[in-house]
Amino acid sequence: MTKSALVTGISGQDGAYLAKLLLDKGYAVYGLQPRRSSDVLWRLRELEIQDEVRMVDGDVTDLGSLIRALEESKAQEVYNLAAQSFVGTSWKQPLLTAGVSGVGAANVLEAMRIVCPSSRFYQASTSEMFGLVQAQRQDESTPFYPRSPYGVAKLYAHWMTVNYRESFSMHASSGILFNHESPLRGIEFVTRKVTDAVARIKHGLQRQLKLGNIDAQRDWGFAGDYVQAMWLMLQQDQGGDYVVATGRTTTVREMCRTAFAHVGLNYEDHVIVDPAYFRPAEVELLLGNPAKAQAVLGWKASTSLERLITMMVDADMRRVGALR
Ligand code: F7E
Repeated sequence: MTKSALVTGISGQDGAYLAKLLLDKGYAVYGLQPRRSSDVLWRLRELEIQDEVRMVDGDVTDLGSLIRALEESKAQEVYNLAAQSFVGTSWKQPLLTAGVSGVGAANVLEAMRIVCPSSRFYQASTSEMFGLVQAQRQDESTPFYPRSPYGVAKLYAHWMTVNYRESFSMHASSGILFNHESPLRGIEFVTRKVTDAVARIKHGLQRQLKLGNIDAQRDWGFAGDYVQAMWLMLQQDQGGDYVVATGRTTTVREMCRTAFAHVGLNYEDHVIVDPAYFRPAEVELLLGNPAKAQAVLGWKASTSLERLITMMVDADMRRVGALR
């Protein structure tokens, strides 16, 4: 029998890769589609799956629409990827972020409790919950200390996932994913901002790139690898919490060096530090310990940062080249 999955946040980077993975495994894939005016389905087109995903109108902030989406899709697996996911914006729109990235998860859990309590739930949790890190390498037992309204909202969603698992015996899992990037990453995030700028500079369309705190360190992996971990969590006998990371951390500065060097440029000739991009409170260092994911799920990151950045620069070189 064909399995059915509902994905919220289907138009985002992870939604697109996850939908592709599920379709390849033979699932009927439903995507929750909020009403937006701009083109949000370009990622599904890039992966050539736009005609295979079944769109259902709805929004994680609207409980009734979630109930209808679950009834229509008859989903056995529900992946909650919907979020206001840009950390910087979360200080400008803290309540919207709380509603979508925090309460949104509770709405999905509530709708599932009403419609399909034995279906399996995945919550897109985040290393931003560790924030001001309380351990050198962060794992499932590291205390949380979020540093942004986004991190705070995601922490609420994480604990609601744990709570529904413990209160109602729901198969609910929280994937604590560290930064994960790809050619489908939004332009506001630092890796894609850099790889897009590298392509524009190389093509002579731009000379400088303004960045914020380039000493920040992140544990960056490839989104295509990380969606496999999401799926694996829902194939276990029980729900659980898993850190998904590479186990290696790199500064924004080093990431820039790699990206510019790939097309024969020196980042120091182009990057300018602009305090306008500093955040009110910064997460200086993230470094995950994915030992549990490896031991229990058999999952391991398989794409190096160098390979990832190279892939992203090549994709942006093609995109910018096609515009000229
Ligand atoms: O920033 C620094 C910035 O915006 C990374 C989201 O997917 O991963 C992501 O959150 C670092 C920060 O990602 C610029 O200050 C310097 O230290 O790419 P980002 P993020 O904030 O780490 C987590 C796991 C999530 O869950 C989030 O949803 O880079 N940085 N200069 C800059 N960042 C940006 N965006 N732009 C700059 O110009």
